Amino acid sequence: MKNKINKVKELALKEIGKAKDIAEIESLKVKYLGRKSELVNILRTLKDLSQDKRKEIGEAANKLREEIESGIRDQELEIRKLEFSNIEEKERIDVTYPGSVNQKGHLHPLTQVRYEIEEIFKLMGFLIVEDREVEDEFHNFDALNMPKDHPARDMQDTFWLKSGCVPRTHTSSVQIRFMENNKPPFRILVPGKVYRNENTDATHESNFHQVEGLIVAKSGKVTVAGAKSIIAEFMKGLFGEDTKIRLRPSYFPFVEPGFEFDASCPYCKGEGCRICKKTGWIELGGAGMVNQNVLVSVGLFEDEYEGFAFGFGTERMAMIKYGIDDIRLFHSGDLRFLEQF
Ligand code: FA5
Repeated sequence: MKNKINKVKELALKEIGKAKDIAEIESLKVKYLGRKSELVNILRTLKDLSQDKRKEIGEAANKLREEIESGIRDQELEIRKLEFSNIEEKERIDVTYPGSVNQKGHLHPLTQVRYEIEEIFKLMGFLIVEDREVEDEFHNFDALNMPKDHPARDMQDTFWLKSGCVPRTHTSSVQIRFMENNKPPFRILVPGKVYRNENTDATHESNFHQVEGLIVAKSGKVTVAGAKSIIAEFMKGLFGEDTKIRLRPSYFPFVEPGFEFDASCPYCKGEGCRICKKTGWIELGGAGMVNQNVLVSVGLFEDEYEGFAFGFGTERMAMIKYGIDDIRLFHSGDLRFLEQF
């Protein structure tokens, strides 16, 4: 019997010492201490032994139980320690590791320029106004003195919708929207998107932005000279003192007389290059005294009021301001371009 106890002890401690995880330990507990274990078998036979033998074997069996139990405890502890050190290694936090910085975005250069333009005009008493991008023919054309079949409609290549509406070809439509609901005097500045059915090149996009200005007051209170000085002030604010401005007579059906505003080309300094098409100037927009037909179309009496209107391309202004040589970069989504602003 003693031999048997020694054998069990040897085998049990060997197996317990090799156990690699808690599940293995649990099954060894059952194998060596459970109801069907050799140890329990031995204890069951004690009653058939003589008193002396019973004492001797009983003590040896109890010692065996203690040794198995403590072997299991020790091995379990080892296994747990190993598990923790694995977790520690895997989940170790290196507090000296440099933090990861989230990449911050910023406003698109066109939005930055738009806000800058708005700020300059706000300082000169202009109200910032926005309106719809899809217009009916009346607001985009008719009310601006461009009735159907008028050749001036061809000046702006138009995307026509099946409904007869148009993605607005200019922000001048908002002149009409605003005057329908507001009595003069006022000064407004209208930033927004416009759409033209045009091929793109270095200075033309089919979807671009304009800012429209409109000043209306009682007759005699609005003059070309006054409006020109407002625009000159604006250009100085946006481009700096050394930018040259020029005003050329031009035709737009909604103004009389009409002009075009140019700024000196920042690339060739007026020498003539690819960007300015060898003219030394970049066209920024149109302007003029509001045609009386426009004021009448919104219900004002002829000659009671006068107005000055202007409309400039935002991309063109941003190009001059930042020295950008291709308008298509704005919509390219190219981060190498955008991150420069
Ligand atoms: C107009 O759109 C007139 N509504 C401007 C105006 C307003 C005149 C009030 C008089 C009174 P025009 O088609 O020239 O005019 O466009 C004005 C400006 O928008 C141009 O000078 C240019 O800077 C910009 N622009 C025009 N077409 C494009 C285009 N395809 N891509 C980028 N910018 C453009």
